[in-house]
Amino acid sequence: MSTMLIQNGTIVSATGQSQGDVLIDAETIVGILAPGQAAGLGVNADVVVDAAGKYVIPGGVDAHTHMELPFGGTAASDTFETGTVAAAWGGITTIIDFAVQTAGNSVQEGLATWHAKAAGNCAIDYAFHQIVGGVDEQSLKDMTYLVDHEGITSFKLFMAYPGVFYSDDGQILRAMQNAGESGAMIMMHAENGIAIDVLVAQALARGETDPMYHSLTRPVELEAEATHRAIELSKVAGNVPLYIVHMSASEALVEVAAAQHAGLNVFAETCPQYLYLSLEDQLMQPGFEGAKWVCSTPLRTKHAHHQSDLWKGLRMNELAVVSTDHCPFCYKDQKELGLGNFSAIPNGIGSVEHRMELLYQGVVTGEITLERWVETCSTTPARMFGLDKKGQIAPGFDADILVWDPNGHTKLGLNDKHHMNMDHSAWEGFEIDGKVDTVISRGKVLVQNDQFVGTVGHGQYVRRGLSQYLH
Ligand code: DUC
Ligand code: ZN
Ligand code: ZN
Repeated sequence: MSTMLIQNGTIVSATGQSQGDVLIDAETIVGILAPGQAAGLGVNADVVVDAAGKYVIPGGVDAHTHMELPFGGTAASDTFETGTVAAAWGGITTIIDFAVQTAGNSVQEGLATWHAKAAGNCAIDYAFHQIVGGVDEQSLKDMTYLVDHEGITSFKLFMAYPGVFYSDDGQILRAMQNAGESGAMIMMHAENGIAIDVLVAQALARGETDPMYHSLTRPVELEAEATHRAIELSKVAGNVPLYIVHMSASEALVEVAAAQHAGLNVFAETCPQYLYLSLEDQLMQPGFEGAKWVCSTPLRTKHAHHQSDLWKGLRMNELAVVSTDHCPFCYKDQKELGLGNFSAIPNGIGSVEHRMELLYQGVVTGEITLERWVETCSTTPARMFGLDKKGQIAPGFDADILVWDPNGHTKLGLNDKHHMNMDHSAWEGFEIDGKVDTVISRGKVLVQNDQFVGTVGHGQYVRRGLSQYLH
C-alpha cells in the first residue's frame, strides 16, 4: 500500500476552486493539504504527481453506457475491456452500464449475463442500472430484490421500441409503483414508439430510406409527449423519482422544468451529441454517411434552438447530468445493415472517451462554469445514482481523480485521439482547448504522459445506494 500526493494544482469541486494538495493512502483520499503544508508536516509520499498549472477534479462518472449491447441484429462494438480503456483515456473513472432483461426472460439472468461480460474485464470501476424490457409479476419482484441485494437502484423503461424493450403505460405505472416502494429511480427512454413506428412505415413506403429520415420520423412532439406522460404517470404512482435519459429537444425540456417547478421528483440528462451535433450537419451528410449519427433520441434541426436551450438547462439545473449514452457501432457491416432502410441502422453513437473533453469546451466557450462541468460530469451523476464514494475530492472518497491541463490541446478523430473500438469517430475534426493529463482510479495511475498504464481487471463492480437527492 502506498501513498500519493497530487501537488500544486487547482482543486475544482462542484462549488468552488482552491489551491491545495490531495493526499491519497492506497485507494482512498485521506486529506486536502494547504500549499506547503505537506512539507511542514513531513509528508513523504511514495508517488508525487505535479499538477502545477492544472485542474485537479474528481474522475468522471458516465452514468449511461451500453458496452456489448445486443441491438438491431448486431452488438455495440466496445467490449467492457475496450470501452473502459477508452473511458479512462477520457478521464472517466466510473461507468454505469445497463444490464438488460427482455420480455419473457429473467431479470436475474440478464443481470448475471452483464456481470459475466464485465467481471475482470474493466479498466475502471463499473456499476449497473437494470433495463426492464418485460414488466410482469416476476420482474417486479426482481426489481425489489436488486435494490435490496444487488446494489442496483435504478431501472430503465422504454416508451419506444415496440416489440423490443417497449413497456405500455400500465406496465410503466406498475414498475413506478414498485420503485416507489423500494426507493428506486425510474429512468425513462421517453419517445412515443407506437406513433414513431407508424411514421417510419409511412416514410419507408414513400421511398424515404436515407439516414436523415430517422430524425424526421421521431419528431420533437413525440419526445415531449412521452416526457409529459412519464411525468404524469410518476405523479400518479406517488411522485416516484423519475430520470429522463438522453434529452434532445427544447419541448421535452419544458416539460421537465414545469414538473420541477411543481415540486415533482423529476430529473433529466442530456448528452454531448445533442449539445453539438445536428440533423443538417451530421445526419444529412451525403450518401449513407449520416448513418454514423443515427441514435435515439435523434439529432435535431439546428434551425430551432434545441442546443442553446439544452445548454441553458444545464446552467439552470433543469438538466442535472451529462452522460454519453455510449452505444458504438462500426460503419462497416454494422451501420451498413441499414443501407436502403434507415430503420435498420443500429442506433447509437460512441462518446465515452470524449465527454469530459467536449463539456470542457463548453467551459471555454462560456456555456457553463468550471464548477458546473465538474458537477454535471462527476459529482451529480455519483450522487444521483448512489455512488457514495465517487464524484468528490474529499477525505474518505475513492481516490478517483482527473488532472486536466487547461493549456493543452486535443484533436478528436480516428487518426487523432481515439481509443474506442470503432472504425470512425462521430467527433471527427472537433478540437478541444484542454487535455486529459493524468487519470487516477482508486489511487492507481491509469493514464499519464499520453500512455495508458492501467490494467484491465483493475475495475471493480460498485454496489450503489439509493439516490442521494431523495434519501
Ligand atoms: N438509444 C440509442 O441510441 N442506442 C441504444 C438504445 C437507445 O435508447
Ligand atoms: Zn434510450
Ligand atoms: Zn441508452
